[in-house]
Amino acid sequence: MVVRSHKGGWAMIELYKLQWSHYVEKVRWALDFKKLDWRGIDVVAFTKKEIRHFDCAQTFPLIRDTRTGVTMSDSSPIIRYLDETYPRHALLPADPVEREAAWQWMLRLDSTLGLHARRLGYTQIIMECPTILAQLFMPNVCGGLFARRGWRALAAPVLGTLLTLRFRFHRNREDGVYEALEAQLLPIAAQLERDGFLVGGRFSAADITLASLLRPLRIVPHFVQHPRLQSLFAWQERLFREHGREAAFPYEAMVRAKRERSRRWRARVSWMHADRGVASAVDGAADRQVAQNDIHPNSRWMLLFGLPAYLKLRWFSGVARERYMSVVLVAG
Ligand SMILES: N[C@@H](CCC(=O)N[C@@H](CS)C(=O)NCC(=O)O)C(=O)O
Repeated sequence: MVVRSHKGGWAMIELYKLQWSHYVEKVRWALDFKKLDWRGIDVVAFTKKEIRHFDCAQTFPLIRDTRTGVTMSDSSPIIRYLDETYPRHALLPADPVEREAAWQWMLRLDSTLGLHARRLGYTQIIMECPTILAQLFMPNVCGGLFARRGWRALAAPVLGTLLTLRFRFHRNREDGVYEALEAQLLPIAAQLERDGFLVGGRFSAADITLASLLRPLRIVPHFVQHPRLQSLFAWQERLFREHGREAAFPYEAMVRAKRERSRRWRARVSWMHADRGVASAVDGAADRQVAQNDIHPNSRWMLLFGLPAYLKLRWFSGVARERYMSVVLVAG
């Protein structure tokens, strides 16, 4: 099957995607870097009917290579497949030791940063402006009805409850998500200040993984304002600019607009103290073979039992409402 691509050429890769997903952005970036022809297919997050017939994990990104017939999901294996099948503009280092180092970075970031940043990004949206959820998840359902004012507010608690239980946002404190992420990012920021890239002093798929998976944290004040993480976000911005990536996803602009209107944001994580120091290594795991995920399956009882969890997150999360201070990330 041959399809017209967004660039006007002949597409080889079909990318099934959720527009705002940071894992999807990672693969979009790799496809663009490798100058492969591809076309994106937007999927309805709740039904996933567009991908049900594919025999692989039902997560996004998912690709179908129309030239080879290969279908697969999971962003890091997808990038490795693309690099092995289409070696021009390589994204994984040729040297075997560096290659393995890049691969381990990718799996580790997929299994930690990607999951934690998603948790905290959605948490921030639920705490500050849950009506955005309908615009993200249901832009075209019932002819766009739920993306309209009023209907958005009705959809918000339903979507927020489903997501809260699916990703355990109400357990962020107990699970130490803010702490784990901070402990992981501080040494990464220091390494990038020193070396510029994660592996071998050169740009690789490991850097794409880090820069993409950091995206949701751009709306989380605890991180984006963190004095010792400024160089990391500046590094990310510089890569976005150099590689022509979108500076801000639409949800970032929506959150910013809401903050500017209300002059408030949810910023201080009450249980974390600046002088307390950060627990050491979070991810002491041995080498990984596959990326982990943290999606908890939906059940029909979720809505009923989940509402208190959603309301607790929305109003009693322990992340304090404060006067909004616009954050200007200065690229280094
Ligand atoms: N390890 C996977 C993670 C992919 C993932 O969890 N994607 C999310 C979107 S950010 C998804 O497919 N969610 C669908 C669902 O929750 O059912 C990867 O690297 O691709």
